[in-house]
Amino acid sequence: MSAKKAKDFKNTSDPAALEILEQIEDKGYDTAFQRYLDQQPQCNYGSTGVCCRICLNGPCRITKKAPKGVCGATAYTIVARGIARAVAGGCSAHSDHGRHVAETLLEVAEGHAKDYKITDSDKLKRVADRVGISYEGKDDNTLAAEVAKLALEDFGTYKGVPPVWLSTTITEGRMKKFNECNILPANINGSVVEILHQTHIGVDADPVNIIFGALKTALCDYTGMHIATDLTDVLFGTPKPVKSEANMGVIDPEMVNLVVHGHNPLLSEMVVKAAKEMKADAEAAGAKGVKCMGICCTGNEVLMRQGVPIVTSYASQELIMMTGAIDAYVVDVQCIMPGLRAVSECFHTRIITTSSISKIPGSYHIAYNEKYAMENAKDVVRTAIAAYKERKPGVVNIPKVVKDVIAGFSFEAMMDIFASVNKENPIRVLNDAIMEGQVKGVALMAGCNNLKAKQDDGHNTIAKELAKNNVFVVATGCAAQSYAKEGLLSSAAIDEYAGDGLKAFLKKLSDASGVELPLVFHMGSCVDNSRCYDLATAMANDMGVDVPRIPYVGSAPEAMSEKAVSIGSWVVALGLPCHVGVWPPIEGSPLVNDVAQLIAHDVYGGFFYFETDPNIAAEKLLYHLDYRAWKLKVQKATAEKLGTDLIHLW
Ligand code: NFS
Repeated sequence: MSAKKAKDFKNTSDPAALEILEQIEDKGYDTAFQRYLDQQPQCNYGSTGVCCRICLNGPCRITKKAPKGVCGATAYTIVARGIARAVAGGCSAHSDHGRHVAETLLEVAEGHAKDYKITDSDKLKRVADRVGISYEGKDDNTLAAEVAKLALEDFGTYKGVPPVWLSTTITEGRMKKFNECNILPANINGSVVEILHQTHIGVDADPVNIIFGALKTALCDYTGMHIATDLTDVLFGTPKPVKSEANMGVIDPEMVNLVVHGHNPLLSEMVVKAAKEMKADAEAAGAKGVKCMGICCTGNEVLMRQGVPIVTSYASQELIMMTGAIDAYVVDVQCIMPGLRAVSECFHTRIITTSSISKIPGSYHIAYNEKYAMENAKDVVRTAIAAYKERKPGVVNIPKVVKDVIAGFSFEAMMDIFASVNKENPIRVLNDAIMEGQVKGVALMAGCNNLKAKQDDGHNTIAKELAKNNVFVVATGCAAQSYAKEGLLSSAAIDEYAGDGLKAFLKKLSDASGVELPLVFHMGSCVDNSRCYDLATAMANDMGVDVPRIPYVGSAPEAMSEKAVSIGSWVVALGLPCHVGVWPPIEGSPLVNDVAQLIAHDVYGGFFYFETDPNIAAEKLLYHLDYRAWKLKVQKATAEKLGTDLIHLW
């Protein structure tokens, strides 16, 4: 098995997390780092994907002695079904989030959610235009209702055409490819139902057919994410460059410290607003105010739009409580460790759940309802202030680690910056830099923390190596939080880590735009991987080729969640090489492994690449960028010489 094993429970390269882990060494607190060790050795059948629990004949484990499950399913069927079901889980998480945002936009448009408003009317018009809704003569609310209803149709209505948020955001070449491979979905809900049916006992035994079904579902994951990104921008504004800070040093001992954690910004946006409004209440309790800070993707959302600092990332979410200065966590959905509750028993910290589908026994629960969002948010802040009064100043110990951050790079913000160099065709600025060899290509660094890996080490090692080799690096999710904590989202990092070409490119952009730029561009939460793919689509369209030809790679050095599996799957189907730094449960079937790492390339142009060593992974990613750039240059030169079109085959 290739997964890296932790040597001890201090398996992190984040200096603040390490400081806390060293302090608590003998205190017996429950942490994910320790629980990972307690789980060793992890089951080899599960790790390689050959444990089948789909029906009650099982569990069945594939061994030399028993190479088939009770039903006769072999390793390749079992492994493919397991991966497909993970994609369904990821697609459901992202899409349910997107649906919630779309429903809220509809409530706002119809006047039922008075605490929200349409903040970005221009984005609303741009989205309407793209999905084929005319905005002429319509007020924002009328238009928003039409856009929200169309988005909701992408979830469940059988229209006989693929989801609009898919077909209007990808290249014609990709649509043609998906049509040929018969993986164009009808709608999001239907695809999840279909793949769960397809992988039910006694339905599909063909691993390739199951994987194609999984890719169809992964395209729905992309669709749901794009809906979430677009409509959240309409409600709360499209991010622009913003300055902030990251790591545990942002915790302020003189303030009420309130952590927003989870993924959906509908409540956290309100909590940030309520925290500002309730300064006097905090002062009455003896604090200087209420300080909000984020973990995981709800943290990314409020960083991107409000400049709220990042306090830590997924793996170390429990550790910040051990500073003794966190008064409350308000959580919504996804990536929230139930372990938070056990740690909170040792402190004054309140864990406040807010979603009807995401509760933790023993925690506080404030039922969020978009109709009363501000009142819910104020209840959250009141709970944090009440907890602050119980804080024991004697136990407060905050690592003094803090880094400067520049975030807020939506696709639109990126295009505004490029437009300062080329107003007529902004994306050409990046494409020219690639074709001239100043920049090697683009890398999307994404995904989670995984306790199997040393926290943040893979993220940081790969990004630094890529930047040194003149790769334009964009980031989302916990990868972006790793860079925030490491100081890579700052302009100072350019001098330290960028190669000469990248340095010159970034200088040209910041001189022309007047915007201070970082080494790594934070494009948002994990649903905002849609923004990163919009960048790929724009590059491909401008270059006159399909996405599999552009020098653009993806990497998730610490992929952990089912969401990461579904994102990786659409990244591959949409034509990009995708490195994953943790082995997924696939090794039990050499056939499925080969489909992911080799055959996918022949069909879709994108493919998976599993490698746990970040240095080897960086080398390979650079190779793929070089290869694609070289091929593109040769073909462009040949086409120019012969006066022909570029070859479009894949
Ligand atoms: Ni993405 Fe964001 Fe982090 Fe992984 Fe979880 S927070 S949605 S799943 S762990 S990056």
